[in-house]
Amino acid sequence: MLQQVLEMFPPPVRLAFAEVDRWLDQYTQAADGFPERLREAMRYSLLAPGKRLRPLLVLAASDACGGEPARALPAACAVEMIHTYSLIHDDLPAMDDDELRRGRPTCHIQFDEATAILAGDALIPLAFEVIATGLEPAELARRAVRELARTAGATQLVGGQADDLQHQFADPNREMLQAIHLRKTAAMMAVSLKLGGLVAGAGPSVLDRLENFGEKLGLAFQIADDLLDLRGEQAKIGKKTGKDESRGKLTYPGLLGVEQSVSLAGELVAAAQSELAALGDRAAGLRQLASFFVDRTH
Ligand code: GRG
Repeated sequence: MLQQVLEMFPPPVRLAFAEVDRWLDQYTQAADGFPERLREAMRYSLLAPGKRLRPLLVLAASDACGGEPARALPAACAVEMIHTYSLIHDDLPAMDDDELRRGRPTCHIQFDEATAILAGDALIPLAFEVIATGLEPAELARRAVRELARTAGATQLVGGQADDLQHQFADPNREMLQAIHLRKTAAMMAVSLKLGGLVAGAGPSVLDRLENFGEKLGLAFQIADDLLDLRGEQAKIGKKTGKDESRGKLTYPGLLGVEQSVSLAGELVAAAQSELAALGDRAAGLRQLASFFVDRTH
């Protein structure tokens, strides 16, 4: 994560965030006998230099709710595992067919398709194991497993991806686009924030606020991602650009044009930020983060 972004957060968040990669590394050691090639492929993608935005959302939300961010590290690692699995599978020839991710060859290019499928598969149960064993008390772990399972499943992440693939060439409209991205992109951000809040013991109304913030942030982030695909520099963002247009994919700039997409992203950020007004200064970092990601160019 860029230093500039981390500086938006107080020291307990930064310290916990600095642990994320070490914990991901430990969770994927061969201690209980992963086959070597599978372990290598899982670690290749999981430990690749992603932004770790979702773990940061978990830790920052926990802090914003008065919790101790380090307690939320298992949840932060679990969301990164689910996110990474989704990227590995999305990059496969049967889906987005990408060769570059996080500045490196995609998992199936570096290894082979079967290994990439299995590496993604293996990250899913590992994420749930990490939550089930790492969060306490048991009731918190149970709730967190349920939230993440619902988000990663057929109604949200997987369902959003299925609809996106199906509608690639169909007659597009803004509602359809929003429904897809709420599930494909925004839901994982919303659940990251919610898990952070849950670990900190936040009540239902704060959890709802965090979820709403995450959904709006996620939609704005997707618009920024679409704009980057259209006009970003491949070397800076670590994945191929210009793909959406060449594949006739349903995107915000494709549907609304660049200017309207930029202004919609700005509106979403402002709406997201106002969701967290009640949390006051403790949520200042999250509010700033929303603006940053939408203004990002890399
Ligand atoms: C295969 C079930 C399944 C889902 C795939 C994640 C996904 C859904 C598709 C990837 C393509 C894409 C553009 C998704 C939108 C979400 C998004 C912008 C993902 C990239 O997230 P970043 O920018 O990536 O946080 P890093 O690599 O920094 O973690």
